[in-house]
Amino acid sequence: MKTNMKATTRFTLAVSSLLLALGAPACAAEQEHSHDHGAQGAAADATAVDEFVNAEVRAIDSDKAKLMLKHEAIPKFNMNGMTMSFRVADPKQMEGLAVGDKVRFMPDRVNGQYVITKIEKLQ
Ligand SMILES: [Cu+2]
Repeated sequence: MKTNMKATTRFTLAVSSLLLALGAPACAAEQEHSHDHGAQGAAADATAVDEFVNAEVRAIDSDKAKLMLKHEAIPKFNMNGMTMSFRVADPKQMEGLAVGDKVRFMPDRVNGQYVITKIEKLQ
């Protein structure tokens, strides 16, 4: 019995580190829920639903097609609200945006990078 328990613990650790190695969102690691074993985040990625997320524009880098957004929680990434940088898939959608604008956007992950697939200015 003792050996079995040891094996289970080792397996759990292996899975946890594997999930970390697979790149659980960097932002999720900043969350203070230390009992989140990472499996939740992976499940959230698998059942991703496209939903708009509200945000405020904090900085605009037109050359690199990047936006710094203060966004609300993103359930599909298991991510809390925070300020972070996103690449904009279609830089044309950045036109007309200004720092301080309230927006809503659809986030996605491409090659481990956070990308905005759609962004709209809110009135
Ligand atoms: Cu974030």
